[in-house]
Amino acid sequence: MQFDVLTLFPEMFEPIKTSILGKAQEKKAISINIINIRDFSKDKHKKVDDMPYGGGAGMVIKPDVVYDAYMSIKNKENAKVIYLSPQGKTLNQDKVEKLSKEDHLILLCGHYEGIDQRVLDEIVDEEISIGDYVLTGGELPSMVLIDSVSRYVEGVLANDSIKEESFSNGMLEYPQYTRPEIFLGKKVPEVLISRTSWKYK
Ligand code: 21W
Repeated sequence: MQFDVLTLFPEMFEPIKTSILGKAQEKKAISINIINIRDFSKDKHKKVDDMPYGGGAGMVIKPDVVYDAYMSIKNKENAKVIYLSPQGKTLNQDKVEKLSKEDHLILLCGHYEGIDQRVLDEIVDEEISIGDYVLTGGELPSMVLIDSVSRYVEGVLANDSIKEESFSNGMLEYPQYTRPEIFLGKKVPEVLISRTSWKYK
């Protein structure tokens, strides 16, 4: 699975180089490409926003800069473009599983100021939110989407993790224990100790 992320804050994406997603990229199970929208500014001051027509506070991201950043993505014929925005439909596990069947996702990170509607109408297939609370931008939502979707991609998780999840419908959770057998005077439940095969003490 290929993810391309269009953002004004590429440095926010360090965390997804770590841990399971880092391993998944090394193994080529997924590929994550971060594109800095600012690199496509033609302005000598690298300006990406401008005053809103009709007035109002704040600035609006210019359509041409976002469009040029999008056009720089290779082999996007079969890609689905998702705009992360508070107005979008809320992400859930069902949607996550469906998205994992795509080959290529392009994630456009929203911003407080907003993006010129004309480029959104031109390139966006779907608008997704991650919940009813206000964030500062679409960067964390993009990473939430990448993380949740990647878990369903072949080769990302150990095979038994996702199997165990589908058996339990994701609902059947239970307390877990490891060594030491006694911690702060509390013993691991006897029923579990008697069923543990690695009991080399
Ligand atoms: C916050 C964007 C407020 C837009 C007209 C002019 C992406 C997000 C975001 C943000 C506004 C998600 C306005 C859950 C989120 C995101 C930043 C409102 C004000 N309107 N999921 N100015 N929560 N948030 N725009 O915040 O981009 S997915």
